[in-house]
Amino acid sequence: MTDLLLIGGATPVMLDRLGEKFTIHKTTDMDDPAAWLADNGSKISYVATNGHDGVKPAYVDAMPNLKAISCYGVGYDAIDTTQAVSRGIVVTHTPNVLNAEVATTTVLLMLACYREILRDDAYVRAGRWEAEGNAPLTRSADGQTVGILGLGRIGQAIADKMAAFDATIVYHSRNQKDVPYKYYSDLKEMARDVDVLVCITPGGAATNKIVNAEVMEALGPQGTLINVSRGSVVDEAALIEALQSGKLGWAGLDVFEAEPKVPEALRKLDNVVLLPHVGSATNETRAAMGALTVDNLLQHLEDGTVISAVPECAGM
Ligand code: NAP
Ligand code: 8YV
Repeated sequence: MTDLLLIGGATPVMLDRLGEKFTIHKTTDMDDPAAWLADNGSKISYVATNGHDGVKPAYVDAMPNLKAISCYGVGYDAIDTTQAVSRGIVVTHTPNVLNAEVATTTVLLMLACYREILRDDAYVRAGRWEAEGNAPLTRSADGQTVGILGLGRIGQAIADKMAAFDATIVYHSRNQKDVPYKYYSDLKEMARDVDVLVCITPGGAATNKIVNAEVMEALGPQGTLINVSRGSVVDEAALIEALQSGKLGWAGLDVFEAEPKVPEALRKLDNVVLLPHVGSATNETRAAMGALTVDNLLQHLEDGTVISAVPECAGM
């Protein structure tokens, strides 16, 4: 049997399939994973991890015979691909199988902000409907201009689902795409022109805090920010200030700077909807992600190739 390090959790189905071919060493069973790796790292050929935990560069250093890292998630900003490529280690992820689910989460957050779902649910539960009469009116989510920051696989799925709400789609990314939507080379300019700004870029250094105070002010008091990308993409301190002061109207957030910690100031605001990073978290989609995570490892074990390498490792 080949030795595999499992960082973080895995579903029972993933564990069963992996267990048929690998001896699994779980970091969650170790008191001190770094110390365990110092003694045992040389026997590890494969790593299975997830988008949150990634792999610490020091762990990779401690595994001189590592061949592949399979990430249960499409975002791989927690894995140092420069280090992996320099060592000839292939990194895989789970693109496409979660596009529709994350798009649904995005629409859910937008609708929750516009139609004040949390406020109205609380209104009924507290008996205020009976005591005080009808709840205050909300805003229509139909016919809005939605700016997508990062029109990739998931961004396109979001654009498709927004069609049901007669949205006008515009977008910003580094490169203009062959799509029928208006392109903005400048993010602030796009923020000024839209009702809703949806963040769905990768995390990492290139996108760190690109949604800053200026962008949020450009989005404005009637604007809604939806972040389903990574917490690092939005300047969280500036976001709190903008929401508190009314410079920004609403925010729907699935991701945060220091998950699972969510600042108290954010939790106190009633113009935000907060989710615990559940963009892809349904049984169906997580099963598909888990299957691809395991398939990549089994295929590499079988013939040295993988199904879905990250772009940096394509052709390895
Ligand atoms: P993708 O297909 O690679 O799309 C990413 C898009 O972002 C591309 O269009 C890219 O276009 C753009 N982009 C990259 N760097 C940029 C920059 N510096 N400035 C502006 N635009 C930039 O990726 P995907 O599969 O759609 O996934 C996107 C991300 O969503 C993941 O990396 C992950 O962080 C996040 N995600 C979150 C959840 C969740 O649970 N909340 C679930 C899944 C994924 P250009 O290269 O032209 O710039
Ligand atoms: C997962 C995600 O929550 O795919 C991603 O990039 O953020 C989510 O689908 C995460 O990766 C856990 O594995």
